[in-house]
Amino acid sequence: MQTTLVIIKPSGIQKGIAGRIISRFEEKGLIIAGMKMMELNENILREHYAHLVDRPFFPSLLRSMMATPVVVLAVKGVDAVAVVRAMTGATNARNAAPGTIRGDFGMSGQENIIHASDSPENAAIEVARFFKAGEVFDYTPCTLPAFYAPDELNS
Ligand code: IDP
Ligand code: MG
Repeated sequence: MQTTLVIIKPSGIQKGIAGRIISRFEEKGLIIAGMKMMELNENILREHYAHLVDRPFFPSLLRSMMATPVVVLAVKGVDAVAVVRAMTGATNARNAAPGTIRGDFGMSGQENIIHASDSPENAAIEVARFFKAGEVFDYTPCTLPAFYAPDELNS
């Protein structure tokens, strides 16, 4: 199984839809392996968005991500990185397909509700960036056989 990082951004917190977003992952059959609320600072955001620091919108993105606390989730499942990215939708929420989290809850390129890791390599780095040792839990929900065939769980 893979574990991927989701951040419910201030745009999701402000709208009061954190619970609905978490429910989507639970209903899909993904395992919530870690979950906490935290305030982000410029240091962690410069690391997390290193690929964007030179873009003109970066100061605005920084302010946006520090506007309220966020909820960070470690979300686990078979192929969880790709599954969660598909559930997230396109970066610009106006272009995100209906049925995706951004497509259903947003209208903005910047204020796009959640972050989701974009590759297994980045997921490992990002989970370690936002969670300390002992904050991500390894447990087996009793519902797992309802979500997967046995051979899928052994993969
Ligand atoms: P992603 O979140 O879909 O992976 P990235 O390109 O990694 O997209 O960008 C990270 C975040 O930076 C986006 O989710 C969005 O909040 C913000 N962002 C990206 N491009 C723009 C832009 O052109 N204008 C404003 N904000 C942007
Ligand atoms: Mg990205």
